[in-house]
Amino acid sequence: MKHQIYGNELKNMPYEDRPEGCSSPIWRFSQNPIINRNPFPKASRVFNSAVMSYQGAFIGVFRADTTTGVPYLFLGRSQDGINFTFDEEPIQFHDKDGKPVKIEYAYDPRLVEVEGTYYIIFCNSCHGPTVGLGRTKDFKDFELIDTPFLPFNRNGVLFPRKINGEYAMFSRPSDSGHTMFGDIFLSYSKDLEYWGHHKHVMERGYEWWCGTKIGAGPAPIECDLGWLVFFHGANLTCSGLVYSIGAFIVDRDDPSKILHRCSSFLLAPEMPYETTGYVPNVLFPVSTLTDAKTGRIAIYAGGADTITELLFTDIDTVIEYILKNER
Ligand code: BMA
Repeated sequence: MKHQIYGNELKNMPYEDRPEGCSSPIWRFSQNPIINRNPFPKASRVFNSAVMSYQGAFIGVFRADTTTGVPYLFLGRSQDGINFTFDEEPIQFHDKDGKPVKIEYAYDPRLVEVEGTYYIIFCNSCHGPTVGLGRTKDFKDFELIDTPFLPFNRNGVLFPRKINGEYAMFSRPSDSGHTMFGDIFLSYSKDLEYWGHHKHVMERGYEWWCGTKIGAGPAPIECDLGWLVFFHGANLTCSGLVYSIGAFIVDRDDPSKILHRCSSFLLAPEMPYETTGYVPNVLFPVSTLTDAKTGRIAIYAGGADTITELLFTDIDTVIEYILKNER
């Protein structure tokens, strides 16, 4: 390995080598999709969901569009990171006084461990879509912290460790609904309650494929060159938005500073389960599993707002691709 992921070994993560004849820097699991339509009674579609390693197995916070059409967050568990069983009821959050919180809708969760606490960062309603922030220590008791940012904002992604002593989070401020604009910003907090020192990180539209909006995806991966960030870039076409996966690397101590960014997408929607479904042409990366020993990376992504799929790559392949196609 030329490049190094800074993190733990994860021997049991799902992985497949790049298939012969495949030239893209990210490749698909041969058994995709891993979660198909109607996976449990309340859910018609499970996608854009986050998985992490937990107690020797895997746990996930899943976006399930329920049979009323409204999305909520459900817990799922797996021994192999591929086959999941789901809770029948959505995650119930309480506020800091222990009172149950009524969730109007919740979607696109990220799941990040910082110093032994697990944070769920998702799109929550607060008189308009904005970033919601929940935490748990045991995946049994879930607290909803006060809303970090004013509406409208989405794609909140917490860093897996404090930076210069403060929590750091990417987000994408925008207008309401299915916004037609949006850049990635960075904010800091000492206590997860008050957020500030906002900085612009990256603009949409530096290439056509991400011409309309961009949003950080999985939690940044710390590596020898800095923080590796996968993101989604959306481009407006005559038949709607097309969502592809991009990547950039930011400075380890100042993640508002882009060190390298890839001009090309790393993977675009091409398979029938990405081009056809509830919303066609959507490939939406949300979480990763990594193995520092081998440099392997598994990416959980949503396809066509309908299914959940697994993608694979490794640190050398991604970094070499970014550097070769740098802009
Ligand atoms: C975005 C979000 C995502 C979704 C995408 C495509 O605005 O709502 O959850 O995957 O649109 O519909």
